[in-house]
Amino acid sequence: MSATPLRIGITCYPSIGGSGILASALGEALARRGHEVHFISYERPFRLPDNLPGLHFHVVQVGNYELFKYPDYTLPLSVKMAEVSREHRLDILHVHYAVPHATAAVLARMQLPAELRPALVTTLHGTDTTLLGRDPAYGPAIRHALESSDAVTAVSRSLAEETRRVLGFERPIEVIHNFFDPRPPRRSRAAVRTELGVGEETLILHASNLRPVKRIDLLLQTAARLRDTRPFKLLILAGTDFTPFESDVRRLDLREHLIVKERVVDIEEYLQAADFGLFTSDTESFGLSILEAMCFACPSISTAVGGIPEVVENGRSGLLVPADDGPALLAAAHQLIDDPALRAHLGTAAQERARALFSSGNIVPKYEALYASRAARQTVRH
Ligand code: GMT
Repeated sequence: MSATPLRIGITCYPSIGGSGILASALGEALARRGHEVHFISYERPFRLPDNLPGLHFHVVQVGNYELFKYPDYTLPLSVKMAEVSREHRLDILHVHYAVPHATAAVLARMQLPAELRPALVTTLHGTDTTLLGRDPAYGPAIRHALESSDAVTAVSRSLAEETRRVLGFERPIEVIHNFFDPRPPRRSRAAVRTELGVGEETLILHASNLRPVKRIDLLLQTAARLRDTRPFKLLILAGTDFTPFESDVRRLDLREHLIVKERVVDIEEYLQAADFGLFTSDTESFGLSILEAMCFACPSISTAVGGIPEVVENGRSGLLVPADDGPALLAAAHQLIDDPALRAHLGTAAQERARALFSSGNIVPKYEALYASRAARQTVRH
């Protein structure tokens, strides 16, 4: 226990995605540090441990009314947030993503008497500002939710700056980077490589939810250009269905070079087995998958976009290339396949950097300090 215990509500998207992974890891770490943590969402977040003392989950039931053409989640979520806040005397509601979570939290607080209103902390993970913030149908609502929050955090300096630019949001945004504490793999690296049918060839890793911003087209093109000159396998850990890309795999004649695993929960098994990561995104607020690989001394080639240069220093803990630059990706892949010593050197530096800057021990106290200051402010107001 390292801070005064607080009662904290957390809302995130529970399915596979960096923001849900981060929120789950944060909730787990907070519970282990003696806080009482209440997750509120439509589904239990997939990486949340069962039976951890102090960690609770409250499901939001969404009705299916013929009256509505589109089902509404925001209002039932706000009612559940108010109910949990009231019953468990929450000090803090920490929402990951403004849409619709921060808006629901604002509504929840309005349903409560002043003395029961928890302080609202909103964490921005990316798409809020980079995609929805630009949409005139969402931008003003996002800005309102941020202005109604007691604290706004962003997972990188780059995202904080972009939020100011896109939404014209002028209040402070605290940058708290993401963290990852790997669980020890249950099998050896050799056993996992055997399962994957990988021998001496280089194992390249890509992990993402395959959204268009991840540029899977560029990833597969790069693999196709490597195909005839270097021995390798590309392992894709897909957070969603890979089927839409099967026709590209056939067209590029990549079947024998590709291993796809969908919705993997024990990712540590595969991270330890990989030789380097390949990330081709057009935009990325942080790049949690890159950090996850770094924790296993697996360096990555990634595009120098958004918050990625805050995670990886080019030439020291990984390689960065310009966005949408096929030749640069290919040259970097040749370099890492051909030079195992360079891979090892970058991998060791990557792991040291991850441990020094992006572990729960560094990051969770920053959230605790923020909660403590906002909860205290809320008490003074009452
Ligand atoms: O990358 C995605 O499409 C998923 C998204 C999410 O909300 O889960 O990821 C965002 O949040 C992650 C955790 O903070 C970051 O590591 C990702 O970089 C960010 N994705 C984008 O900005 C595209």
